Amino acid sequence: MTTFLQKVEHIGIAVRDIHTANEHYTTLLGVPPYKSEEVVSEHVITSFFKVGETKIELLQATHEDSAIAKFIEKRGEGMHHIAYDVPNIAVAMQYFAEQGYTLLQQQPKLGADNKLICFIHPKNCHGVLTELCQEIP
Ligand code: CMX
Repeated sequence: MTTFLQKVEHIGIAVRDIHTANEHYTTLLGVPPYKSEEVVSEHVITSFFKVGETKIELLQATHEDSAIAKFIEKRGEGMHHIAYDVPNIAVAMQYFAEQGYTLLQQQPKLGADNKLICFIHPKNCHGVLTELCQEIP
């Protein structure tokens, strides 16, 4: 077996109002967000929390065309994606494409929190949108 995924890097949660969600998650996790960032290309505002080794990303849409706006309209707030750390995203993308997975980007793109990212279609992962991400050195 070939293993490209090193660990769950974060879990993404789609929210309607990031300010309210920040308050709830700060109480829930016992820590405030360590970072808030707008990703203009994805039409989202994000907040990142870290508790132990676990990272949680909250995502609020900034535009009705955002994947997050469409997700909430169709399915309501909730878990949006699981992101896995990969050491080399280009190599991982090539491998998963060869294995028949549908990549939602043909090239790695710049994501939040200093990462290169690529998504795998949820239909290939039993209903879970899956993100590959590589830390930018
Ligand atoms: N998790 C699980 N299933 C999802 C999903 C998600 N996050 N988003 C959509 N789906 C489902 C849809 O409900 C739909 O299911 P049905 O066929 O049963 O109705 C199916 O996937 C396909 O949906 P679609 O209508 O073909 O496509 P959408 O227009 O809804 O787009 C997706 C879905 C995943 C291709 C699109 O959202 C995408 O390209 N996502 C990647 C980018 C992204 O999510 N960016 C936001 C986060 C950015 C960040 O983390 O910085």
